[in-house]
Amino acid sequence: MTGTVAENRIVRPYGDTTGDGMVQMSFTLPVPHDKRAEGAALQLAAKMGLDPAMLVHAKAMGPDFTFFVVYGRVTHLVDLSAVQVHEREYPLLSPKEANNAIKRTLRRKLVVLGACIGTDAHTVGIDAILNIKGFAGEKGLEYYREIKVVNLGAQVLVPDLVAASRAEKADAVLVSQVVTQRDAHLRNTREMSAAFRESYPSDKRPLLVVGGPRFDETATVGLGVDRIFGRGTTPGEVASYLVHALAERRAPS
Ligand code: B12
Repeated sequence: MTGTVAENRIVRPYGDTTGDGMVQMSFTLPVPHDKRAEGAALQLAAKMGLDPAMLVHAKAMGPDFTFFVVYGRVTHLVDLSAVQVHEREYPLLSPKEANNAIKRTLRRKLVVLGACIGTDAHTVGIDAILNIKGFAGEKGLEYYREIKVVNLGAQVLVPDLVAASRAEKADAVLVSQVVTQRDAHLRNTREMSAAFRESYPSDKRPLLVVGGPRFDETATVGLGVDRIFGRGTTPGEVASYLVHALAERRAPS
């Protein structure tokens, strides 16, 4: 669900004094560090609307690149009433409530299959959601009595993921994508969702959930998945979503 923040307020960035419009920005240019590079950084800042712009840090990144931090004033305003936010569309449940709801709706354990796909080897995020030790003070899905977790780990090929989903009779497939270079996370997710659509009838397909720090949570339709989770997701949010989505699927239409 995407909503608009109701607050009708105009704000400016804050640096030294309220509403002074000061912002800090960092970037890298493909030029060796010298006076010319510093001038180039200030030119970019000016073109981006920082006036005045101050160069507060410049550091060579090897022989051919320079990293910059620029501090300056923008004249832009932020209209809080026009901010779009992705609202959580389900209630947050405790592990006990989630277990009871699964028992009631499925009358068996809910099977969750997890993996990092493509060449991605960043398993910390999916492990934070699945492993019993969990994340941010919450236990992971392995802790839930009514959830069976199968974690395939890193660099899983899509055909292997589909085969494992069939073998385990997965109710939900949870995929992590952390590397976003050349939009690898988007390409891999589309490939994954297409493979599941091809190999399952639409009413038998498991829920497809993807997560990672740089996803846009509103992009589900374009990526062909049921739900996207971003930065800072906790296991309880995922468990609550799964309970909600499976109940919705089983409800008579
Ligand atoms: C640890 C780490 C590694 C470790 C990974 C170890 C492991 N077993 O995971 C190692 C050293 C192996 C590694 C390697 C590489 N890394 Co690295 N790595 C990191 C680092 C420092 C932390 C990532 C992390 O663990 N975050 C903590 C977890 C808890 O957060 P999270 O992943 O965001 O997960 C949360 C949410 O996003 C969400 N979530 C995530 N997945 C899912 C899935 C589902 C289903 C759900 C519901 C939720 C969910 O829930 C989690 C909890 O809230 C980041 C930089 C950073 N500070 O983020 C770089 C970073 C991710 N790595 C990067 C890169 C480039 C690489 C390498 C290519 C480097 C190289 N040149 O070799 C390789 C690639 C290896 C590969 N084949 O994938 C870049 C990625 C750039 C990009 N945007 O594409 C980053 C951002 C560093 C950087 N600034 O350049 N890396």
